[in-house]
Formats: sequence, structure tokens, C-alpha cells
Amino acid sequence: MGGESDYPVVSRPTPAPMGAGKRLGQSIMGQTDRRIKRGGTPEGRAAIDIALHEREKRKSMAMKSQVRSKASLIALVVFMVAVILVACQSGPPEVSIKSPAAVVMPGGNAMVFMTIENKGGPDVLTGVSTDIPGATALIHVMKDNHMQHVKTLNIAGGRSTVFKMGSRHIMIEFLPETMTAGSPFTLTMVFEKSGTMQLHLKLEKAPSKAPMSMK
Ligand SMILES: [Cu+2]
Repeated sequence: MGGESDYPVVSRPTPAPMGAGKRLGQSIMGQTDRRIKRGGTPEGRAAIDIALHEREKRKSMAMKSQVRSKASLIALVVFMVAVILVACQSGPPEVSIKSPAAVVMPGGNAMVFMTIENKGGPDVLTGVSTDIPGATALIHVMKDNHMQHVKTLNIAGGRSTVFKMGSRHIMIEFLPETMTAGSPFTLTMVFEKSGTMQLHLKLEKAPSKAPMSMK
């Protein structure tokens, strides 16, 4: 509440109907009573009461419109965030490959793990190949606890697709015996929209239990 100085109504000459002072005065709280005592004539008091009443009205209207504009600002922000999200996930993909690791498996195979991070729209992994002579690279997914070869793999937009043991992975078959832990090779990943990415990797020993890392 303001002080005395922002109370300019005493000099206001508006005449008030008889009895209005009492009615309005009763509807406004104790603060009004204090002013009424100082108000002088009944007309003066009535004018104060009306002005007070109007001020309260104006205040509550201002507060309402403030709440309304705050609400519409929030709605606008939510809308814009939604538009940005939709735009990101339907626009071009932004694919990057994190922590790739190739592990030698028994039986002349190797498995390659990685995280494909995609901050843009969806993409498709359409093929994998390797420069290892005589070897074949395949996209494997797990189905009913068995590895299954798939020709393509959808890479969802706006999230990471993880290749790991027991889940999707790149399988390298027919590894020559000369390729052992420490041997370098290149794995080529082809995406429908993001194009070709080459990973320069080194074969690693299969971990006994320790978590896998790149180098
Ligand atoms: Cu496999």
C-alpha cells in the first residue's frame, strides 16, 4: 500500500450520492476508516470512498492484465521451444560417432561398438564396410537373444543410438589370422543423409570383465 502522498483524492470535487459514503466505506477495510476520520465533510468522505474503490478496481484490473500477459509470454516460449524441437528433429541429421571400439572375438570375428550421437533429424545407416582383406562387415541387432543381420538401421533424430555388447553392433567376420589385438583397420559407415564416415580403429583384446575403452 502507498503512503499518504499518493493519495490525491481529497481535493477531487466529485459529488457523491447521499449514503454512498457509508456503503462504500463499509466495503473497504480499516485503512479507509482511518482516512474517513480525517476526511471532514460527508461529501469529502464520499469522494474518498469512491476514489478508493476505483483505485482498488484499477489495481485489480492491472494485476489481472499482468497475469494475462505473463501467461501469454509463457505460452509463447513453450510454443517456440516446441517449434525449435520439431524443426531440429525433422531437419537434416547432425550425426557424430563417439567412443568407437573394436574387440576381437573368438572364431575369427570382431565386434565394433560406439555411440552414434544425432542432434538433428533422423538418418539411416545404410551400410558398413572394412578395408581388412577378405573380411566382411555387417550391421547386427539382437533379436530373441540372437544376433541378426540387418541391411539398414534407423538412426533416430535428437538422441543417441548406442552400439554395445548384447545389443546392436557392427560384426566383422572372416578376420584373417594376421589381424590380432593392436592391428589397425578402417571401418566405413555409410549414412543415407550424412554420407560416409571412416573410423580408424585398432583391434582390442576382448575384455575379461573390465569396461571397454577406445585406446
Ligand atoms: Cu554380431
